[in-house]
Amino acid sequence: MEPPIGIERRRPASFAGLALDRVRIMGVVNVTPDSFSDGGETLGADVAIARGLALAASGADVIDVGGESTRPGASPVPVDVEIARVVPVVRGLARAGLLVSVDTRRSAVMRVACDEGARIINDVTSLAGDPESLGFAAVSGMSVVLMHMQGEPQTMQERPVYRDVVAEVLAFLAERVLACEAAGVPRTRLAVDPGIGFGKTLAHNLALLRSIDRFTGLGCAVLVGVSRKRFIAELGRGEPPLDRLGGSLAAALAAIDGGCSLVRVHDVAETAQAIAVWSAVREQTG
Ligand code: HH2
Repeated sequence: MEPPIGIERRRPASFAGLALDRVRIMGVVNVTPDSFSDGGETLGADVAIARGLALAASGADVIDVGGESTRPGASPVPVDVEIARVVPVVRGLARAGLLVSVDTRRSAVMRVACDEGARIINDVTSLAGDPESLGFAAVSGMSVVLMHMQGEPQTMQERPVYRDVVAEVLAFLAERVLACEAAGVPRTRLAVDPGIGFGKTLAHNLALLRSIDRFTGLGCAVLVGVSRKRFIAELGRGEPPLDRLGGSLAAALAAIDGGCSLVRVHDVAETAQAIAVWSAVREQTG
């Protein structure tokens, strides 16, 4: 019989220098005009830096800076535009002493973000979207979030199909972990993410959220991003993204219950409060 889910036992000791003795919060700063929930809110560098600092003050352990939306239907932006959006924000937040991750699928963006002080690559293509990403991750020493996505953002929600979504996403991430290790990125520098909403129906998202404990078996930290995503409205009453906080918290706690170590969220203060209460009830720190 499987032991009861004990998140302390299943988590690796640390990720990107963060001790995982408690659940860690990745706060989102999108420097984009078109992100699905906060597009345009923090498009200016000063506003984006202020948002990142505020999220850190609210309890975010890492700030994830993105310059390209990967929402369903999104088109890629030119790489120079992505760099121009991301660089001043990464620089400002890293100089303020924050742990910064860069949400990108392009090695050129990873490279400049690293030069500016980012310490984590968050790649929705699991370092497979650009032939130079894997090598750069190895030599840079950065930590990496490997996320599963079926297809491309532009078309991924048209008709996602799996025979067994949990087995297939697990197999994909296991293959990417091995590819990283072979390229020189040790498992201790990796986190895995099932990619909620990335080429997945409601049923697929729920199957993955029910199976987070199986992802902990890959030997890496597990990160989950459910914040404001469409499946919440599908389970609710069709609420727009900014009205999905309740569902976002419920889904994050469900993932944490399954043993995930990091949650990627827009509403940091509310998530920190929810985790504090959940942890106290569970008699676990964090
Ligand atoms: N979700 C989004 C973007 N990046 N990265 C990881 N690792 N996991 C996720 O679930 C994830 C992610 C989508 O959210 P957001 O950044 O708010 O929207 P957009 O892609 O429209 O900018």
